[in-house]
Order: sequence, then structure tokens, then C-alpha cells
Amino acid sequence: MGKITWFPGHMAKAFNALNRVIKGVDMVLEVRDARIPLSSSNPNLEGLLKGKRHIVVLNKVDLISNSSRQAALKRLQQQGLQALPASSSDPRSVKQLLRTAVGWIQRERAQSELSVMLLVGLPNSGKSSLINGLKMAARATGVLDAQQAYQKRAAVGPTPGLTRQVSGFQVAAQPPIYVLDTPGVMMPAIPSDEVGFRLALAGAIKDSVVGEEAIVRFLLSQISSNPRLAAALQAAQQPGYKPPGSNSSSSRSGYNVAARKRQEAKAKELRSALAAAASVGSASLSYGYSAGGLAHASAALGLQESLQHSLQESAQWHPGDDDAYDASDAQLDELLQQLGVAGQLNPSAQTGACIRLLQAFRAGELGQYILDDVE
Ligand SMILES: Nc1nc2c(ncn2[C@@H]2O[C@H](COP(=O)(O)OP(=O)(O)OP(=O)(O)O)[C@@H](O)[C@H]2O)c(=O)[nH]1
Ligand SMILES: [Mg+2]
Repeated sequence: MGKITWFPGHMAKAFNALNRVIKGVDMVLEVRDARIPLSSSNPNLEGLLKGKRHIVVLNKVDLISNSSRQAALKRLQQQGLQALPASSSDPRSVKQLLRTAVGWIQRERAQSELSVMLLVGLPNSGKSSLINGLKMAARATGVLDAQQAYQKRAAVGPTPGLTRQVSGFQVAAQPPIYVLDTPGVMMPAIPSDEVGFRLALAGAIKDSVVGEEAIVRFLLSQISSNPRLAAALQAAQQPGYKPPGSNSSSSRSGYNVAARKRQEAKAKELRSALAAAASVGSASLSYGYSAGGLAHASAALGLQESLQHSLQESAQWHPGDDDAYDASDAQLDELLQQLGVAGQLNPSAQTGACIRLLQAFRAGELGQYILDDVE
């Protein structure tokens, strides 16, 4: 039984709504975050999807390396799943997804007057962004006219739990095909602390449930003990590293050059700080639960266990509540020192530094990390 639970009321409602609408849909696209292709599998959804045509969309592949992408797809295929890579911001991958989904519906549901695809997945996996991408792809390929494509957009944002209701968006005209955007649904119990932290680090669980500092401790412990993550950081420190999205047209336009340069300089600073902090005491850490970061951070999850449903969203664990100073404290201290916020009386400066680090991590500015071991 897992220790962490983040299943607020709107998720329970969403799950019931999924249960009701699932019978009427022709196809389900299960959107997973490519950084957690295994940890994001949700046994609740699996039960729901039995007997339904079902494709796993490995979204945010821009945040992982090509070799991780291949390995993740292979692993999902070995599990008997049909999986397609996508990135909401990459029109080519979204067009491919649209072609596959619409092609299947046109073949298999040729007689139906209206078809429905359902997008499901954990919070923050990019469902709403994908819907907007699908609409744009439908417009670009002439499947929708401009009016149909632009009349309604799905709300998108970095906070998990943004979409609160099921709503429909048209993505094809002949036959009319609608996709249903749904609120992200978490598994009611997370199987282990490690999975809980991976979900939190990827942004699927609200930060305040686990605590920003605890998530950063986990990241540090992983970089210092897992060669795959250490290598990802090293690769990002090479001079030619380009974070995802840095080739997009908006970032090439003159207006953004100065802002982009400042952002790159900040990201470089964060990467060096992360590397310096992760190297503190790394010799005494080994992969897995022996790492101080996990032990400390797990205390946060233990706290959550007793809080259960209602209080979780505002709960925060404070480091230093228990135990002696350990490797995880030393790493976090080093990080805060590197970022120039160590020893400040105002703890929110330190939390703020952790928040900035997590934002940069989630945007791919610190490197391309796959958190699950798919090799
Ligand atoms: N790098 C990258 N970021 C993405 C991608 N797709 C979505 N995002 C970002 O991920 C965050 C969540 O996106 P949403 O589309 O709101 O996710 P959602 O699954 O609808 O989230 P909920 O409504 O909370 O369940 C946003 O900050 C998006 O900009 C992608 O392919 N690559
Ligand atoms: Mg959404």
C-alpha cells in the first residue's frame, strides 16, 4: 500500500464521469508523460479501458533523449500496448497521431454519423495541449476549416488538475469526430514512494502535496546515485545543448533574443548548481532508498498518509523536523548556497529557489531526463 494519496474531490468526480462516458466512445487515447512512461500507468484506467480501442500517446517526448524514446516505446509495446510518440508543440508528431486515430475511425466506424475519442491520463500529462495541437493539425491538413479549428481552445497550464470538466472539441468534419478532454485522474494509491516522487518531479502531483524542497532533494539524490540521470545532466552541460522549444519560431524572432539569452544564462547557472550539489557526499549514496534524500523526502510522504484527502493540498513538510543532518541536507544546503539563498531568514526565498529549479527542470532546461528505468 502506498503512502501518498492525492485524489481530491474533483478527481473522484472525473473518474465517475469517465465511467459514464466511456461506453459511448469509439477510441481512447491514453496520454502519458514520456519522462514517466511506466510510473504513469494507472490501474484504475486500465480497468476502465478493457475492451476499448486504446492507444498510449507518449507525450512530451521533446523532454527525453531519442534513445530513451525508443526504449520507452519498446517497453510499452512489450506490454502489448500500441504506443505513439508525440509532443504537443511538434506539429509533425501531432499530425501523425491525428492520421492514425482518424484513419482508424474512418475504417472501423465508416457507418457512424459521429465519432468520439476520449483523452485520458494523469494530471499535467498534456491532454489539453494535445487537443489544441490536434485542432491545429486538423486545420493544417484541411480536415477542419478555420472557423471550426479556432472557435474553442482547451485551457492549458503547468499546474496539475487544471481541467475540471469533460468537454468536447471537434477534430474532423467528415465524419465529424470529437475528442473529449478530461480532467487528469491520479491513481487512488501510489504504489511506492519512489513512484510518488517521480510523479511529483514530473509535475503530475501538486507540488504543495509533497513539498518543493522534498522534490528537489529527491532530484539531487537521483542525480548523485543514478548514472542515467547524472549522464543527462552532464550532456546538458555540454556547450551545444539546446533545451526543447529553443528552435521554435517565436524563440527565433528578434523580439525574444535578449529574453532567451537571459533564460539560457539562468539555466546554465541552475545546471552548475545542481551538479555541484549532487556531487556533495555522492560517494556515500547508492541507488535506491539508502539515499538520504529519499529517506528525508519519504518522511514527507509518511506525513501525507495521515493527512489523507482534504488537507493534502495545503500540507507541507519542513526539512529539519527530524533526524540528524545527512547527505541530503548537505546537498540541499550546497544547492541553496550555489543559488545564493542559503542562510536567509526568510524561508520562502529558499522555497522560491526550489520552485524555479523545478520549473526549469520541467521545461527541459536542465537536461533530458527519463525518470523510469525502461532499458
Ligand atoms: N515540453 C513539453 N511540454 C508540454 C507538452 N505538452 C504539454 N506540455 C506542458 O505541460 C503542462 C500541462 O499541459 P496541459 O495540456 O494543461 O496538461 P493536462 O494533461 O491537460 O493537465 P490537467 O488538465 O491538469 O490534467 C503545460 O505547462 C504544457 O505547456 C509537450 O509535448 N512538451
Ligand atoms: Mg487539461
